[in-house]
Amino acid sequence: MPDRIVSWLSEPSRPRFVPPPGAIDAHCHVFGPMASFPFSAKAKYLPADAGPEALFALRDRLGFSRSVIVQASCHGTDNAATLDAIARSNDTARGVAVVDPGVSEAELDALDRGGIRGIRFNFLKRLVDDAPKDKFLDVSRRLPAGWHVVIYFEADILAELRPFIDAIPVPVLIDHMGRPDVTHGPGGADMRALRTLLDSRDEIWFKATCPDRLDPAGDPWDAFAAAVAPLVADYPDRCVWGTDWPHPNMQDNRPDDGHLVDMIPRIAPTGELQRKLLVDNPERLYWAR
Ligand code: 0GY
Repeated sequence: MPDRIVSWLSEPSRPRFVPPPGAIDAHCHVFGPMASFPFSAKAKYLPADAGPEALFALRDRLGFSRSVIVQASCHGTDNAATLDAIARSNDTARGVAVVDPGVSEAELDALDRGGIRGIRFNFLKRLVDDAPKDKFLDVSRRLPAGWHVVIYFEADILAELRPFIDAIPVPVLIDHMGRPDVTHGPGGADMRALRTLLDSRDEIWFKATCPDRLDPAGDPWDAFAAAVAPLVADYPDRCVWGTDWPHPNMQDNRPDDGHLVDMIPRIAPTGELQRKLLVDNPERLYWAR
């Protein structure tokens, strides 16, 4: 069996930035624990256990109150670990599931009762074997009321994905802004393509997340801050923020979660922007009921 990956720092620094009351980490995951929730046979990486206790302890340390747990690819379409973490959260967590496109109405309703508020379509070839757009579209038409679609892709396939994204009949939230090249600044080609998508309809949202994945120069991720701050300023009602803990697959470049939190005032410099990014916007997607 390959070594299990530890992709997070055990002692991240304490951030200087203090999030507003009720702040939501709108992109994080749980891994296992494997003894209770085995990983998928199709998983492309084998992580160490990172269960709800560790997730909620980190959340306290960082000054956040609530979490949105996004089903990670290593658990395939079995959402049991995500649902278990939500159930243990004392109503401080919601989730995003990954489902087999043939999922029944009854299964979707059960996910809704378990705190799920959206489904995720993952287009990263290194993470999933296939991403059938026609079946994804079909299931996106059958979602419980108030759900949205989270979509994960890399910037080089955005043009190809546009007709698919345009046809999704519910709000679409883009993981890590569709992984743009941030090194060309706010006017770079990838950022322009993202803006064109955001301008196409009001129901397109983005996660201002993952400087560690997007900025090759590393911490303190200055290119990320320069490229993303204007986006948050221009679309203040359609952005959310998250840690991405436990940072799937990150090994040599595991980010310091305290430093990630200290990115927030650099991309959202005013109290009003911070409240929208961390409280008002994710509440609309995840705590409307
Ligand atoms: C992320 C990013 C990654 C992994 C996953 O589901 C996953 O395994 O999302 C990645 O490797 O880029 O958002 O966690």
